[in-house]
Amino acid sequence: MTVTLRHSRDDAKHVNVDMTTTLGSLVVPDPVFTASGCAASGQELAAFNDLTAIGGVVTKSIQLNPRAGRPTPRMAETPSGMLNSIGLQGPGIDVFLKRDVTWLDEQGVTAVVSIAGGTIDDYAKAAGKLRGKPIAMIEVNISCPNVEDRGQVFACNASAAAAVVQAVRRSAPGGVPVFAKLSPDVTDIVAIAKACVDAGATGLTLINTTLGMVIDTKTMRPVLGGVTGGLSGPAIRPLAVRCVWQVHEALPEVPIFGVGGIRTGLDALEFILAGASAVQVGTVIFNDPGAPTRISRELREVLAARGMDRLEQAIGLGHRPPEEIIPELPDPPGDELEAIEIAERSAAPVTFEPATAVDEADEYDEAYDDEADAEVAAGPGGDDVPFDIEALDDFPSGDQDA
Ligand code: RRO
Repeated sequence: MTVTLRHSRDDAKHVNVDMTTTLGSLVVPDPVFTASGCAASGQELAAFNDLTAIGGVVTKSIQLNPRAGRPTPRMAETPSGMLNSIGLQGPGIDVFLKRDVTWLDEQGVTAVVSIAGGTIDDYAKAAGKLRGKPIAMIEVNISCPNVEDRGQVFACNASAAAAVVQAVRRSAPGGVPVFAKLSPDVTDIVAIAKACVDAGATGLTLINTTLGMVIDTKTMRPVLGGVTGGLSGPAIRPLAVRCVWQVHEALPEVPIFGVGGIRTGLDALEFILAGASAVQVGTVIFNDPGAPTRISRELREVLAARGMDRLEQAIGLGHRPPEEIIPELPDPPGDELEAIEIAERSAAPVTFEPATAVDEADEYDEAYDDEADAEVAAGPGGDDVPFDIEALDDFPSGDQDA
């Protein structure tokens, strides 16, 4: 495989990458969405982002009836992340539709409505209320970690997860994609994913927060009023990438929203390479409210730097087999050496190690990382590795069948 850096760092900023992505019947011009629970319905973020220029807004999970949520404190800092224990606080779906969905529609924002419920019937009724409303997608949150009864975490049981998805699909507006949001707190996420897809889910959102807790060593009591809470932020990113990877490997045709600790365009790229068709950004918004716009721009740049002109070329690309290259050999001085060279060339191929093979790539990495460092206090999310996109013609594209 030929390894070339097709664009300079400056070119990468200006190259036109088609960022269009397909999530069932929903086609959007950008793959970066806000994650549920981290941006309400987008009103506050509108001062920092053009919400019509990113993929869209996933609203805070809403239930049929108003709900007060869990006792305070509801948030706690953790290493590379945070814990929340909000407990599905919300005004109920009628107020939400009148106030929030109307606002999103007026602004022209792509609205993904996250619904939750305590019973299957609650979910079905909430989904039914969305008929005729200007929404682009329903995200079924079956994985909230902060319900009183752990038995109500439908995503921890394949048949319970399937029952909710089936009920929502039946009462939801026809033609609107239904994505199920899964919990990482299971032994086999692929089994849950398959059950949801068999029950009618168009796609999957991977992942919700994972259950954690913090104890205050001064008071010697749990920090959160609700005792346990959902852990989010960069601390869970490898867990989320692993879930996306496993589900894409098992269900390559099913569109996936990747979510969990994304702070930079490189982080987002990791999810896309694992098999996500789009990403959601959440916790980063609390210290950088303009993060959705920044991450969208950075993702475009890092795709351009890899010689890609369409986002879809990168979806699931991490699953291709390792590249093999024939090493460049000097011209042989005579017939005998030529024979040796031919023998060497047909010997076992050498696995390519990009970081050591292309000096130009190292320069690019350093320059890009410096810039990402300046923009994100905690620094960039990974290494930048250029390669020849044309060499991947034989690899199945990330195009999704709607
Ligand atoms: O409201 C919450 O406490 C909450 C929800 Br609905 C969720 O899905 N995930 C989370 O971490 N917190």
